[in-house]
Amino acid sequence: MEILSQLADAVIKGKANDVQSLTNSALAAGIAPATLINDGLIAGMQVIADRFKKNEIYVPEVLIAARAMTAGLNILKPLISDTDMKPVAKIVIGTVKGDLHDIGKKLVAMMLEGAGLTVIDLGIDVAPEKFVNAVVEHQPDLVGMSALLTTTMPAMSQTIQLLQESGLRDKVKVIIGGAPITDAYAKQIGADGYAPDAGSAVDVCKALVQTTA
Ligand code: B1M
Repeated sequence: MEILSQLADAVIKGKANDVQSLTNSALAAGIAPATLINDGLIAGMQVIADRFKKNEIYVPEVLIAARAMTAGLNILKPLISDTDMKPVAKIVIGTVKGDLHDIGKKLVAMMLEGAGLTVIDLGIDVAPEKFVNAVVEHQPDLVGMSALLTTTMPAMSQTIQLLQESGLRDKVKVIIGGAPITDAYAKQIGADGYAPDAGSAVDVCKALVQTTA
């Protein structure tokens, strides 16, 4: 459908006003909100995620595209009921205890939301207990942790440990990331996945939930 590719294109170009007017026109033409989200907004964000992963675009372009996507989501979200659209998965995400860096984590959260995941962002300086409480409260499929300091990396391991001690480790997949994090570190502390950037985080999360489905 022409209007869906126009909508995706408006997200890719970061044109929030165009996203708004195209969304309203498409709704007036009778296109279902869930179709507009999946085949318009998310399709556009997927292109952004792929380009970001390949270093073809950078943080500002991603933020502008995410803002445009949000302009459409704000119109569509109140119109969809739970039965219209099953979220891809639910993730609780946060920057670990002692760490105040949140630019990369926010980017990951936006990209995941753009890919259709329900994201519960716990913010920064998130203690292991807070992650565990959030898992109990929200029952997510995934827990995502971000760390930018070598000194806060151990908090990731402590959080996994506490999930284990609370009997919750088997109920969630854990993905970690951040500048000092490596795949080897993820394996060492028993995380299920690692992503070097926000685009890859989408792929890793999707792959992790597929393996549990
Ligand atoms: Co800080 N800082 N900082 N800092 N800071 C770094 C991280 C540092 C490398 C700078 C340096 O010395 N070269 C260094 C860490 C050294 C180390 O530990 N090895 C450092 C330091 C030392 C500090 C302080 C200790 C400085 C001080 O006070 N003496 C202090 C610590 C405060 C604290 O956290 N307790 C501090 C403070 C700050 C600011 C507050 C000033 C600010 C943060 C503002 C904010 O976030 N709101 C800040 C910033 C901006 C940086 C740098 C310059 C940039 C970080 C950033 O936003 N990058 C950083 C230097 C650097 O990285 N070049 C630095 C852009 C962002 C898009 O990338 O966060 O890597 P990134 O996220 C990527 C990937 O890593 C990945 O995807 C993202 C998008 O592609 N990713 C995930 C991230 N999380 C993920 C989670 C996933 C998957 C992928 O799954 C869940």
